[in-house]
Amino acid sequence: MENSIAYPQKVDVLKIFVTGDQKVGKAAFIKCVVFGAYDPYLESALQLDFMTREIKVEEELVVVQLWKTEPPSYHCAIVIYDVTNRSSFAYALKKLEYIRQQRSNDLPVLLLANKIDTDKKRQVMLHEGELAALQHCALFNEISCTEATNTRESLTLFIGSLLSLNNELFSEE
Ligand SMILES: Nc1nc2c(ncn2[C@@H]2O[C@H](COP(=O)(O)OP(=O)(O)OP(=O)(O)O)[C@@H](O)[C@H]2O)c(=O)[nH]1
Ligand SMILES: [Mg+2]
Repeated sequence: MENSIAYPQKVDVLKIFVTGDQKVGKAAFIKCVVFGAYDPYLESALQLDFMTREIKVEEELVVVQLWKTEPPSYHCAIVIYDVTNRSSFAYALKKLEYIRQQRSNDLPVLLLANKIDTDKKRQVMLHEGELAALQHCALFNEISCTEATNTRESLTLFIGSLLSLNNELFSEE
């Protein structure tokens, strides 16, 4: 695929495409894992296509680049939906299908259900997300960016699973 880097291969920077419907919290997630907490003021101040951060995973320092616009090439993808918005879940399912058509099952994908802090307004249940992830060979977690619940942990687990898939993926420089 011209839109992707063959996987697995050694990389200096792990490029992650963060995608999903409008307003699901893509920017919130990126800021949360890059800065540790979500600050709505940062969103308007910073309109960058990607943010970079070093993350320690299983004693290895991994340089991660999180892209909110589709980069020319990427190593893995994070698909986010909003549990309070069912149409964002339908969008995520379409996106998962698209990714699997484009890349078969070789592209590591993490499906994230965001905004679990607003549980009263929930429209998409936990088991629906779990099933969708299972059907599309993706990892899954539920998160809240405003409360920083499971955000960094999900990313660390995801990268950890890539490391265990192939230790040669990341260069040691
Ligand atoms: N309650 C709640 N609100 C959230 C959470 N994450 C993001 N939001 C809110 O959802 C709205 C959209 O968040 P963004 O991070 O801008 O979402 P986005 O996917 O980047 O949006 P677009 O780029 O405009 O499509 C904002 O008002 C956020 O404050 C969360 O975990 N819980
Ligand atoms: Mg955004």
